[in-house]
Amino acid sequence: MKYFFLLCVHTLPHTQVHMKLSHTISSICAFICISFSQAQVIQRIDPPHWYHKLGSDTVELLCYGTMKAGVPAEFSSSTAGVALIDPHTQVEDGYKILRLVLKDTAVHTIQIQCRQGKQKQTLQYKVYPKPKFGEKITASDVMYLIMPDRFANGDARNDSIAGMKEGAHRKKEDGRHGGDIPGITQHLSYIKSLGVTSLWLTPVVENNQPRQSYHGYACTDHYRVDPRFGSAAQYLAFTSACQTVGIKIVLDMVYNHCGSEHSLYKKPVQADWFHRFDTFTRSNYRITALTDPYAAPSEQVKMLNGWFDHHMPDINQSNPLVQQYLIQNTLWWMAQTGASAIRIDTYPYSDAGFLEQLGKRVKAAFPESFIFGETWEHSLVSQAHFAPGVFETQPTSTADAVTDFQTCFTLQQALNEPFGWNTGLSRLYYLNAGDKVYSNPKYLVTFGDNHDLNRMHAQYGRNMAKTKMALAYLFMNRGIPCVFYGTEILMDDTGAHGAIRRDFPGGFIGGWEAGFAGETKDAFTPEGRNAMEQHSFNYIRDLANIRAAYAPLFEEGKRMQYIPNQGVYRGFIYNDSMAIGYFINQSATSQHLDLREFPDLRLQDAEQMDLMGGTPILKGSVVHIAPESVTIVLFRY
Ligand SMILES: [Ca+2]
Ligand SMILES: [Ca+2]
Repeated sequence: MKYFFLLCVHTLPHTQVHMKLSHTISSICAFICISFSQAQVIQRIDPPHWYHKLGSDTVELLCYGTMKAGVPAEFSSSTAGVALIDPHTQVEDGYKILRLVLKDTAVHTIQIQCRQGKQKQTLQYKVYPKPKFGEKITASDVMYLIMPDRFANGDARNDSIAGMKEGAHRKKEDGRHGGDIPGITQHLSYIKSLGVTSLWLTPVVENNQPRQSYHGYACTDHYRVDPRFGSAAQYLAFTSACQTVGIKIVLDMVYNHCGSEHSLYKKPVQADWFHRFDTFTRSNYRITALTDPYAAPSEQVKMLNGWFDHHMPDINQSNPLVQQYLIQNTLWWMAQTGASAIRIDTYPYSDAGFLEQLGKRVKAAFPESFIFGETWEHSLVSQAHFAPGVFETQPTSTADAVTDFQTCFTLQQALNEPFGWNTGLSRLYYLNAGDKVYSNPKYLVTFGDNHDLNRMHAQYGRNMAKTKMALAYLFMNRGIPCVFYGTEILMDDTGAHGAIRRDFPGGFIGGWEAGFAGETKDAFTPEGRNAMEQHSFNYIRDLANIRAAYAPLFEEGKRMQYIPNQGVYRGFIYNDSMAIGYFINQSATSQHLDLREFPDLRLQDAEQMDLMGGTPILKGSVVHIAPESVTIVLFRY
């Protein structure tokens, strides 16, 4: 039952500079250019507009309106260079599926005529040139995860909005607190100053649920930015600003479920768009049931089709129309935002065939995009099952990588117990040895905490030395480290989701309700951080700067680890001209490493530099590591 509370909440985005302004403007226009009235045959179309060359010349339009079985209707287009096809797909009253074939990529405004009984309507549908793809995610990236409701309130006017079921109430742990997209935009320079290169926001799509709507994982409109986070224009201004400062966008996409207030759940297009049961049936949340050779088939079905929660109906992704709807929605958001990556929520809970199609379509449209799946699992094999590697024959392995919960869990255990043959930091040695199951472990997304786990500093007993050792390992070891907002200032909450996702201090000054007037701390500024917080901020920034300064090494370098000894983990990343050694000493005494212990690398005659201290250690033969600390050395040979 722990999962029930921990899992129910979970993100996003990236891009590029050129033509961004014009693209943003055209996208904003696209959001508003079609207006419908209740009397019209077609009252809404998903997607609201489209792009040329997204891996296919065809887009399927889900039309909402007055269509009824038994009432003949005709749909056509008079625009040259396109074909509008009625595939006569069986759908419920009020819906119509039309297929638009874009033969001429110079066509941008398409006339659609429809006639139903005495009703006639002509509308315009916009198709834009394919936008440029953002910058590619690499193995040297540093990711930052933000839950927008809890980071910064940039516009108090959107905290509560008429028509949205839940308003802001900062005293409620699971309520909305008013944070929004403008708040993040206003603090991009802070994020940039930490050395972050890619930004993942938890989902910003509309979540018009009566409760717990702040987290974004119960979507009620796949094509709308939640107005309490800001307008579509503000969202696109944000993604544009990210491009301008060189921060890549990671979109958080949720395919497994949506919110129970979603119109497509309340009034499905076809009866089988959702998994339904006679009595409420929850997923067993056991990913292992999918990978276990001894699994009971009924438990596999329950894992996949059971609901995530009462207010999160499970989507039947084996339906081809559902697949098309979700895939097009993904391409639409990627095109709009110039995202570099998508993070797929609850990845293993989804239909394997759907995930395969999704991966193929995303890569066809954006070949350089990066896809990683959330795999909250407790065994290496089950986690690796969903990543490229030895289990690649599994149809679900269309992602480039997965979230590396094994690193998170192993690191926590390793630093909270004494060193031994198979305990303490020896666990890191075994963890890395397990990378044999992956074909590209450098793309695993690693972390010490996230929006579902106790805060990292708390996991390490609020022991600064341990937290720093964990951070250094995450930043120097293989994988793309992801920092959860607030980790840099040692936010240390535990327990309920709402607590872990505490408001970033300084993000809500001046915009909060009565009862919070005493809050003045602004950790976005150096003056607002205490000495320990500043120390932690600087430490993460310095680690991030190493990844940036030696990016080719982190992207293409080889790795080697030596068997841990005397409480010290000894890892290297190297190429033909240099190596970076990261030595983590969890023992209570100073350790001195004789470089002759590493005969496989050309270290003894190399020039050395202490990368965290900045001091040259010219051609020494011994590396010193203080008790419970990390030394990171650059060797140039
Ligand atoms: Ca707000
Ligand atoms: Ca499912």
